[in-house]
Amino acid sequence: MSGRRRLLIGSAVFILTIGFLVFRSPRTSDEVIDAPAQESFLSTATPFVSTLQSTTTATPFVSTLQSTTTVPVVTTTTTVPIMKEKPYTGWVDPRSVGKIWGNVVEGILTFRGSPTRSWHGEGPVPMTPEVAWRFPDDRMCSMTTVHGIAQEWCGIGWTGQPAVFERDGRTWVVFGAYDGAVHFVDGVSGGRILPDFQTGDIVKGSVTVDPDGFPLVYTGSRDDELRILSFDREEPVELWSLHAYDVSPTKWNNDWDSSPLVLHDYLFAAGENSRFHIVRLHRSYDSEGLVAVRPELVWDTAGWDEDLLAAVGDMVSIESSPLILGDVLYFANSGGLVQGWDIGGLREGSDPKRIFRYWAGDDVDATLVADEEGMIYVGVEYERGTERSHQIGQILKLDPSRPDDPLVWSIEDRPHLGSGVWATPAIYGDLVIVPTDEGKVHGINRLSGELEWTMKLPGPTWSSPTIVDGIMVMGDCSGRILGLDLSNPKFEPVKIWEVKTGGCVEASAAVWRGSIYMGSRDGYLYALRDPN
Ligand SMILES: [Ca+2]
Ligand SMILES: [Ca+2]
Ligand SMILES: [Ca+2]
Repeated sequence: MSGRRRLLIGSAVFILTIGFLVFRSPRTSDEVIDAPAQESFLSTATPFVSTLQSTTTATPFVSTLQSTTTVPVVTTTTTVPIMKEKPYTGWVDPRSVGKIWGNVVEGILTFRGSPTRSWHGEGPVPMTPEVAWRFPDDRMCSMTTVHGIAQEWCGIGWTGQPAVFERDGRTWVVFGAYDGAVHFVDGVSGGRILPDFQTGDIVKGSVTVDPDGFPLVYTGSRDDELRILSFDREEPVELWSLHAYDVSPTKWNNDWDSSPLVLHDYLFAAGENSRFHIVRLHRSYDSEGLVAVRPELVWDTAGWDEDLLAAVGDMVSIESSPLILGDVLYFANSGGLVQGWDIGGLREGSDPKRIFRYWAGDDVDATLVADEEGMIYVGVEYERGTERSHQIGQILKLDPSRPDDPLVWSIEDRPHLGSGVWATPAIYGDLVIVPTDEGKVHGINRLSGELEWTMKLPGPTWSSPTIVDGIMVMGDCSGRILGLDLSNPKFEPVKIWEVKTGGCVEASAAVWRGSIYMGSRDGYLYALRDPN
């Protein structure tokens, strides 16, 4: 930072501090609802300099300072001129990459654990695991119609990472399944904590549990509804839903496979209707102490643009899960459009502005993943056979700070039409690990883009790897759940155990404090643990 810049920042902070002390106004009811989130950000304070450096990339400097005036702690503000640290005031602190989501709820609360899709769970990872239980007694199956053909689907599919969290002295495992229900299961016993919540069609993807401690789960279904369910009463209750066609114009379809995010009382959700939705939740508790919401759709946008439709036609949807890093919301669609939207002014009422656009050439169902340097990793399918897919490859590292030329490196893997990547990339040390539809698992040096190793598994491998304590847990389509040792990252991982299920394992594992929770297409959710 230049001396002049530092001087400007110092002066601005000083002026705002004085202003804040003189004009400190009563908090609005919105701020009261926001309070738990703000407190959690306060306690994860970051060095002052790095906060400003990171926010300047996406947010105008003034709005960053403006938002500090809402921090409701006077003692903090009075010491700002001489303080070296202040809380991160943007949406997602880049320093949270690879860390648990907030500090209110202990657990894995969304697909890949955090808004940067980079937190995989907490060990220890079992080293000689056995099936502790499987849920339920009868297989989770139902009929669903795809392209006019009704078929029975069973178990848990892509992306299918259960939410696992601690609440009232219990470990809760919450997930949607192909029986069309959302399940609330005790992690220790495998019994139901609450009755199932039945939707009208299969539930794909991974649910999201409220990170601020409200007893709420956010989940889509193939029945075209995105729902908010409460889990603080005798049975789960639907408090709100959004139908895929409540917004317009839409494209392609009406399912909700994407795993939403909740930050500062806003819900960020992508739909197969090909739109992106931001909902102000207005979470609270009613007079009986039960959780309540008063959701308000504050913004939605097309996940496509005219250039994309000209390139791939209008059969586009969004199935991957949104990523938020700093003040930028990223999402990708089935036409291969990767977008970044600046949400820095959203809480002050400004609409998001698109600041990043990159065309990956084909369907991106894999969720975008960020690293600690703000790079974005993209897994791309090869279905359309576009020229672009041949030019840029199927596994991409993008640098969003270079919007005109973001491609850092890429790996080509398109043996035939209907190949490429469905699983979400996983970062471990210097590696990014990416399974492909064909059953290859690539270990790529994420700095150089060189392939360190490729492992072969019975495909299709759609299971997104979960890596905790150097052990990678993933499934293959022969029905195995595998534990693979990554301690020698230059070489192919070594299998240290496997547990067989009765169907393809395309879901993703949740690793939490000695247990692994993972679904199979055989109809069941498995809990694996070391024997006592
Ligand atoms: Ca549907
Ligand atoms: Ca879908
Ligand atoms: Ca797709």
